Amino acid sequence: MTTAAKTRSRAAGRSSAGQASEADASRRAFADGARFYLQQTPRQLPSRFLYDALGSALFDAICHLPWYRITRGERRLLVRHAREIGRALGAGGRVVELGCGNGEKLATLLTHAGVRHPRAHLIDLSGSALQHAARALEGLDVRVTTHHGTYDEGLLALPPEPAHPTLLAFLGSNIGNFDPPGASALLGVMRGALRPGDALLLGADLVKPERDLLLAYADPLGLTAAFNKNLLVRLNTELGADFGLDGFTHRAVWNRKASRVEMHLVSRRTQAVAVPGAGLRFTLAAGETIWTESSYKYQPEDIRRLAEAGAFVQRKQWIDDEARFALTLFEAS
Ligand code: AVJ
Repeated sequence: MTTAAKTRSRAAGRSSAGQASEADASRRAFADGARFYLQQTPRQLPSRFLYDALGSALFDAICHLPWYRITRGERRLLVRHAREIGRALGAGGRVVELGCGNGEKLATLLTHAGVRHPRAHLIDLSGSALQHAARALEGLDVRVTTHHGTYDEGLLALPPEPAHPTLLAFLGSNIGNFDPPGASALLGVMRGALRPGDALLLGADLVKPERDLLLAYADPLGLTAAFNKNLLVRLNTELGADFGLDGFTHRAVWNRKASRVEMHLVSRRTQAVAVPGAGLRFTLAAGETIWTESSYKYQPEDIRRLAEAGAFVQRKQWIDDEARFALTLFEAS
């Protein structure tokens, strides 16, 4: 790492042995998750498994699609309101970002916030995303610490910060992957990592017309289909499965009642499948789906309710009307 952004890594070792054991741990987590969730009714795979190195790269490409407006809408809000958000951080404060991805969201915020010498703690499940993020913040006046792990693990491992405020950033509508009980539980863990007066910046996508949602999640270029089918590639390469990619189609559905877009992999025919690395064999019926993601969409007041139930008070809410995306600033009470 260069001098401008000194990066300390809390992830397991950088040696090749460390990398090998990290890859093993990630494959084991995938095997355990696949074994459990593929046997549920309906069959499913948690969306966190979408983000291996290829999946993270595909997601980054999705963010450039004209039909996927979350990233650009949020960036407009971050640029426009960075100074005010920066005041919640104050001099010497630290930013903690859950799910930093490629780091561009935080780089945008810090570039425009005008805060001197902030520190940043980046938490992400994807090792490749953390490397990109540390690089995206190079050259900004920020000290970066990365934490490779789940949101809960990263939050629990945060060092206490008695002297300065913390701004916890959870952007990009990553919250949308959690069902309502899961989102409440996560907000509780977030609140537990903060002290009264600390801040939470939450980016969340809003309900919009169904045709816009379907264009965003079943894009005409097929990038989202590739992102989804990469799960089958992972099952094949990491767990020795034998999925034929042509045996599945990508489907996005707007579940209006639950207020979420669901992503599924639909089996085109009856087929027997084996996932040896997960000790699994089963038959998929024609038309049967594997449910791979939920992206909840909110009304502006849903966001306030969600956080205020968890000991946060809303300070500001900004909405980008073009993307129908909300950025909300809360204070821990
Ligand atoms: C990164 C979870 C916010 O739900 O919009 C993009 C992931 N899935 N296209 C989202 C995603 C399909 C994205 N999040």
